Amino acid sequence: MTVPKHVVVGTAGHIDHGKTSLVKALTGTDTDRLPEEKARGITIDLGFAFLEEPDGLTIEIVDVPGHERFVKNMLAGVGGIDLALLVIAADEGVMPQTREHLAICQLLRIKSGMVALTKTDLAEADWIELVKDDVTRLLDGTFLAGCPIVPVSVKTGQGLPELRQTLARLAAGVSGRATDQTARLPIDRVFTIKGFGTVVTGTLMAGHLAVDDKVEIFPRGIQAKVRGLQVHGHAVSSAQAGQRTAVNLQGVERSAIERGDVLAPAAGLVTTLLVDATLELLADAPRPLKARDRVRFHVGTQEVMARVLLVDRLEVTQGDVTYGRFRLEAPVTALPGDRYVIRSYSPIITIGGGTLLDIAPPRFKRKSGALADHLKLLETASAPKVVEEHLRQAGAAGLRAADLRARVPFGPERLRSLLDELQQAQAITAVDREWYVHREASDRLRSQALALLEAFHVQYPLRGGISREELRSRAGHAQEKVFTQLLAALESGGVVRSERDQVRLTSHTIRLTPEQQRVVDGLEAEFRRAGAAPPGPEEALGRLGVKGTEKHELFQVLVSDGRLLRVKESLFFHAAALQDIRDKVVAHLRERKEIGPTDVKDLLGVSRKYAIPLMEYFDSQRVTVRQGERRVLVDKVKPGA
Ligand SMILES: Nc1nc2c(ncn2[C@@H]2O[C@H](COP(=O)(O)OP(=O)(O)OP(=O)(O)O)[C@@H](O)[C@H]2O)c(=O)[nH]1
Ligand SMILES: [Mg+2]
Repeated sequence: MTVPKHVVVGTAGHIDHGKTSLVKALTGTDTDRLPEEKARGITIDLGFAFLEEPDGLTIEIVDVPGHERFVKNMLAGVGGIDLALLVIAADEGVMPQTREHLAICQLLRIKSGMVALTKTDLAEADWIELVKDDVTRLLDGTFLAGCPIVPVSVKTGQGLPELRQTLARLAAGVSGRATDQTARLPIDRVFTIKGFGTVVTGTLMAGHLAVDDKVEIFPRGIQAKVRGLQVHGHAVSSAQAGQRTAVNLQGVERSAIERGDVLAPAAGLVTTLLVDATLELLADAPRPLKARDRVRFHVGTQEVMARVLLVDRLEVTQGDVTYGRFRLEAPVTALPGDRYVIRSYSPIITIGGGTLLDIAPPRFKRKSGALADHLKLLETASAPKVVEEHLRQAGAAGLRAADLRARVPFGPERLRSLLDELQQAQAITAVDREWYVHREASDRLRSQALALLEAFHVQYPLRGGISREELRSRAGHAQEKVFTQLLAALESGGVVRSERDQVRLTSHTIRLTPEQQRVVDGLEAEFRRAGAAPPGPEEALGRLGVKGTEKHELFQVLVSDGRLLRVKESLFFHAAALQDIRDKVVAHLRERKEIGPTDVKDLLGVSRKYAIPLMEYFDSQRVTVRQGERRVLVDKVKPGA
């Protein structure tokens, strides 16, 4: 196994137990930099130091405050660590923040670590043994069970070499982080450096960053460019997942960014106000967690207020594991798979946490049980099943690959191959290469559209078909692209026919009774004979002994199959007559270059009542174009004239 080059260690433990002193003894760096920290002798905010081991391993250390009021800062620091260094003073033993910090590291699924039993110079040997037993009991059942416990003193130097060796050994066992995922840097510090401008730091959680990359600060939507990168004090051209990284940004003010923001490639992530997650309440939480309780929600380096919504119960009792939905009071940028921690509103203590399952959860009817099933699937199913489930929930609207990318816990390349796989298995269909619909949804839309067509033909046996737009809107306002694809498939399969924006089943034919046929034939003959001076629909129908307007189904038979054409409102011409008129108008224009209302009247032997609508119709058909009171041929108009 190759030794990863960078491992991030986070301190943890009760106030005054010697975390900062230990970091200084190991690295030579005093991480308490603030004047207030110096004055009060306590750590308030995160501190950073590093150790370079001879074999090329760099151990980066995040030193956190132990004070109960600054657990919020501690949380921002330990989100990205590989190893926990739990510091417990030998003279005092296990204290409240020893437990709370351990619980936080446990909730964040930190994989391993060790205990430093500090200030051994202040305790007797047999007392130290008692404290050790106590610590062993505390760690029982946690990720630190059976971990090394190294007694040290920074006063005498006792145990420091062992501690350093132990850290290096643990670091060697840390596996590298995914570099195939979208790069993400949850920001834990923002400052300015004279002559360089804004700098942000954090642990690069995934992917890589390079100088000149275009990045975005989420959830603020601020675009910036990477001007320079530093990894533990050295300028580098690119940084890898797992490294603590300082990013010098171009094009953004220091005041525009805060701890808790996330740096990622432009448009690489999304923000959300609603997340679904697994939810465990700590066994020693002071009271059950009730639906609608207000909590402090921590993910990455962010903290926002949130309301808990429970999926299948009204309250969570201590030690329970269930599913929860969080309605966030400010936008958050995170990915499924991320661990989060919740603290109660008051008193401010850590009470639980879990794994994010969905950062853009679908709306579900509550209490239906379907949400719990959906979340169970996201939590436990294989990667292809998870992708499939998201698409199934998206219904006929489908999902774009870019939106899916922000909703699954694996990188873009993996997602691409999963989508290809699902498509080959015909579980999903591609609307285009960037847009997918679940097979069930497209099948449902298909049967819905066919049922609608059938019903329409039964209701209106004399109509040629339903308008495409009407069909789409009745089919649940199917997404335009998805619907177009469906129609194309149905048409190429010979199931439907589309003509002039009308859709019908191929099997549908208009069957007229002899009486109906007489009226239709009579109407057609009437309009054909009338030529350029057709009767009104009511009048024409009346002559055949039928009462009705152009809306009459027998009149519409001729309209929908194109034998009658509408020129204006209730003015219809026979298609052959209209073609004839058009030929005459065009011939006139070719000869005389222009035509006016009087010319039309003379040419066709009709009144203004027909001449004006006809001229407007030819304009709208882009045969002619109007110039004052006269028309010229469209193809004779010079561009720009
Ligand atoms: N005698 C003795 N004193 C120690 C030892 N380590 C730390 N101290 C003292 O304990 C006090 C607290 O040490 P810090 O390192 O600031 O403790 P901390 O855990 O960083 O405290 P917070 O960051 O505020 O939680 C300081 O006065 C240290 O000098 C040690 O090994 N022996
Ligand atoms: Mg400290």
